[in-house]
Amino acid sequence: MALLDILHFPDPRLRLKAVPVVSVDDSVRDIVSDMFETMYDALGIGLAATQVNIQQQIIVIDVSSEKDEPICLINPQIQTLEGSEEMQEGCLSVPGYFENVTRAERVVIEALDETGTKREIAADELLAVCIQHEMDHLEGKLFVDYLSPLKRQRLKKKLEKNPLSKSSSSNDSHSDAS
Ligand code: GNR
Ligand code: NI
Repeated sequence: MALLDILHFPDPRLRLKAVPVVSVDDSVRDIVSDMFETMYDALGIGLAATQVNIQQQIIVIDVSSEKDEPICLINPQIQTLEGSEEMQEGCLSVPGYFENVTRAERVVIEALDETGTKREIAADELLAVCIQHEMDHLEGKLFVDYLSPLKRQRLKKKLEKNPLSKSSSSNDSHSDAS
């Protein structure tokens, strides 16, 4: 078990596309285990391998309040997207920044679990948002890519003043909500 370093925006490695896992073996399970440890330590509800500089299609999620419902998604594929809903999002790779993003309200995906078994998962609410947010990471996409030009400009200005690599995650969290 080990804590992994989380990459911060605008690190270009966050733009790399993950490749499918070829076989769900012990080396993949070691990555999954380190990713869960890293996600729980960082108080996140999800983590994609891209964020820890591993370019494989691996996601860990736990949206439960008791932090006792771990979900591992390997090689996830969208089956259906339905509806539309706006929710405030944050990201461990853009600490201290929160903005509304509109995504599908319900999602059905197919993915392998950590034993290599194919599973279908139907999700709504926070889990649906989290699955879409994490699958974006595997494609090199970040929630800030959905911002309006004005909000993007504000984020850029804020980062010029206070780059994430030099600031703590609790720094200045909601100060530019205007
Ligand atoms: O911890 C996280 N919280 C969160 C809140 C709203 C929408 C998405 C997320 S995912 C984020 C962890 C993370 O960055 N995963 O990639
Ligand atoms: Ni994220």
